Amino acid sequence: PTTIHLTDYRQPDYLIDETHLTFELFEDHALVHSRLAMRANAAGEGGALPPLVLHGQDLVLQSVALDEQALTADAWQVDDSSLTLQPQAREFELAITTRIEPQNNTALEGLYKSGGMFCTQCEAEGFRKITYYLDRPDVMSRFTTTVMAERGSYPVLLSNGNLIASGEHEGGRHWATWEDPFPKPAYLFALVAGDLYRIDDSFTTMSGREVELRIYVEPENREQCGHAMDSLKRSMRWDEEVYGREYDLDIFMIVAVNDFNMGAMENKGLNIFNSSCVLAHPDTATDMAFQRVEAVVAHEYFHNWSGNRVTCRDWFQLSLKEGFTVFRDAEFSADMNSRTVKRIEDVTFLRANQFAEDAGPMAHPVRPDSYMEISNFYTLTIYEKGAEVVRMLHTLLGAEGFRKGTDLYFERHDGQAVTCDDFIAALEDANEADFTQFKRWYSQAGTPVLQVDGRYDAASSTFQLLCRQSCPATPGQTEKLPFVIPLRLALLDGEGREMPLQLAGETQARGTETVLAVTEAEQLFVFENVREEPLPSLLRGFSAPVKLVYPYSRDDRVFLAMHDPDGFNRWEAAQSLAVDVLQGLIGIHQAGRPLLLDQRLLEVHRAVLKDDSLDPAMVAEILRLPSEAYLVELAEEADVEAIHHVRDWVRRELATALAETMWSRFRQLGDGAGAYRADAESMARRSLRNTLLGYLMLTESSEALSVCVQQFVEAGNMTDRQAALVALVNSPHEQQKHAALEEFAQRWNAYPLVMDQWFSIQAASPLPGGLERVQGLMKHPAFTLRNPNKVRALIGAFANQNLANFHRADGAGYRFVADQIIELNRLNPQIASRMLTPLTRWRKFDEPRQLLMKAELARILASDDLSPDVYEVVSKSLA
Ligand code: BAL
Ligand code: ZN
Repeated sequence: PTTIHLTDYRQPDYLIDETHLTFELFEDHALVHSRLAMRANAAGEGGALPPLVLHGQDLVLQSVALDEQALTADAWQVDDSSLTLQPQAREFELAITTRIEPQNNTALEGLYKSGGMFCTQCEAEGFRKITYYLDRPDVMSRFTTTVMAERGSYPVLLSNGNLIASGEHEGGRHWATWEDPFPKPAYLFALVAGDLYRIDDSFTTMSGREVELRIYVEPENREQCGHAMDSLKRSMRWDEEVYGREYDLDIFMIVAVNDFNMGAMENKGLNIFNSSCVLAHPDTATDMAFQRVEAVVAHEYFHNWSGNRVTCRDWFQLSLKEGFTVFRDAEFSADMNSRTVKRIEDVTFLRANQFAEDAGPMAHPVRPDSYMEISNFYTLTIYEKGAEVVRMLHTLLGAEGFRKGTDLYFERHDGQAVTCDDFIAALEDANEADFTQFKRWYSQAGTPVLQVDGRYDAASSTFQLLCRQSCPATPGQTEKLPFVIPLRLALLDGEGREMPLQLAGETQARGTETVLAVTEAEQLFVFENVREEPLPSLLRGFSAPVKLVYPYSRDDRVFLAMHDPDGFNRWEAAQSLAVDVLQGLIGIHQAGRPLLLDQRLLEVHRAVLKDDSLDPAMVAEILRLPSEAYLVELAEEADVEAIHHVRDWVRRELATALAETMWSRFRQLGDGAGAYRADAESMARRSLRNTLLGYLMLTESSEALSVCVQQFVEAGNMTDRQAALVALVNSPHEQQKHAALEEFAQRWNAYPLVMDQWFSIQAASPLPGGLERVQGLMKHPAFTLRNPNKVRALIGAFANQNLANFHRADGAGYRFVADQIIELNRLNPQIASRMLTPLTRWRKFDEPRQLLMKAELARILASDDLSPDVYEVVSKSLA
């Protein structure tokens, strides 16, 4: 595979003004007829016309015609990835027919079959598997699409835009023609043909237009769409209110499919979703699934402006639409639920996962410089760190300034394919700001370290904050220049109250909370008139994606965990106290000394458990100890066994010592009887109650076991039922565990998404014998390597969440995952590549494990027919 560089970007030689597609769909093949109104791009004017090179992959070319003249085969050249021909005029019509086999498309890229339906996934480069085309995001065209299929099996025929005609053919076939008035790149093209049930609703936009809303699902899922529809309407209203963005077509459609590589796809007017991100019913979906549906529906809807109306010039700019849209959906979720809890969840995820990516062999900037396979760059860095970068811009400009900037961005670039620099320029121009230095966040990879020290001088009543920043080397980038780091902070007095902030050299006080911009490698900030020695509350709300280091004592952390008026930093203090305690105990365990729990951690947990004024969801977040994955990320050399042992031991200690308090809070929270509600308050209650159930089960009391079994049997919703199942599966109560697993599988075997949960709970269980259990589950009739959700549920959960078993000292866990990757490479390269991630982290572990992990990577590299997706990740991680 070749490497593509950002610096090689050139404008396209040709443009496509109109794209007319006709699909003839059959059971064993499809014919795709395209008619393209093309012209040479003005940039090439004057000289001879360059050859026209169209992208194409896995296509059987049937015919080519130029201005209605059929060409003979000597007039073109075809290879594995392109069709080249020589236009004779600046403007011309090109007609091409290709034959494809959607039923054999297991990569789920381009046009494929999922169960009984035809569907598409074109981002990033799937359209070239449908027909020869200029498959690049800066070629935007108006599409008209006709879909023809047998009526009995495919009564519903959909594509982007509005339905303009439909009719019948002889022999039971029918057709429908859709027209999308908005020019779009091919990656936003979509087609669906199937036997689908339709749920209807409508939305009146801010200017009074009626928009038809439709969700299409397989008929048996018709009862599970209410939450997605409701989330869609709330997203549409929110985007009007917060960003002034109105929907632009008369119809908006969502289709749920079972076999899908991603969460969902924002095709213009016709979003195609992984069913896991649409379907939600209290009986079958957990609260977490409800929240994910809400977030993904919003995310895809928001793309209509941040992605579709204004799109990316090239794929190096992917974060232009993804980082911005993740920021938008996170703010939407924060407004719909608890803002603090949403931030805690996002930061927890970022630090355990994106920080690890930033420290690994695939580390890349938010705007990468090069790639081999763009599918490998739909990463946590592009999405989640990209969103953090946009969040910092929002913090620096304030909500109003940011809105002025986005208004200008949408107005200036509507209908264009642009760059991250264009986004920044709009924010700068609307605010007279200068983000030259800030843009290093787009070009430099790695997680910066922000080391802060504080010194109080009682004689002068000053408090000095010395900030030093650095950033570790990442592949291809050894030296880093200083970033602009927004540092949100307050100074707390001995009672935990925020003190007024007055910076030396400034005439105006800054209130009691401020944002400092750290721009130098080393920078001193001096606060004046500080009446007593303060304890700083730093990086509030995680105001920058950095690793903060401050010499807090454990007592300082306890104080902040009890008193910081900022909810996020209260959690952060408790979390960092737990990290400190766990790290200390890991060292003690490694030295073979007995473990003793620091009572301060216990007292913090006791205090929050008894604090009725705290949001129960916050209490649950505080009680949830740092994950094993996060402890691995923080370690120089991760000792997986010690991490697992110590974390488990601390959980048991807390459970034993706090059992009484936990029982009392558990009972006070009630049994959840009554109708299920998906609101923040009810979810918070369930979250805390189920967190406590998990702890109480560790006490191994018979009462806990009977409460847990009873909850499993009688739960009125999947959240409570699943929490009980998790606790049983991870318990030593073999009989109850097997009975529950059996009963669950019997009851839900017709529900693929529920069975995904069943697989994943077992795959993630850290009890010994995990690998053998997973190997057994691979043979279960509900499992298949062809369905990405199943692969993620079983193999993904095992390799990412079950560190104790995946990192078995004999390397059997690695060998198993590598075997699956080799098989998946043939079926679905994108998913194969995703499953590689845990093996790429080999540098984190001890030498014997490093050798075993590298040996498996080398075995994958040596296997036949390696896809570019897998080749890129394996070769870079062995480099
Ligand atoms: N654009 C790919 C799926 C998503 O990020 O919405
Ligand atoms: Zn997206």
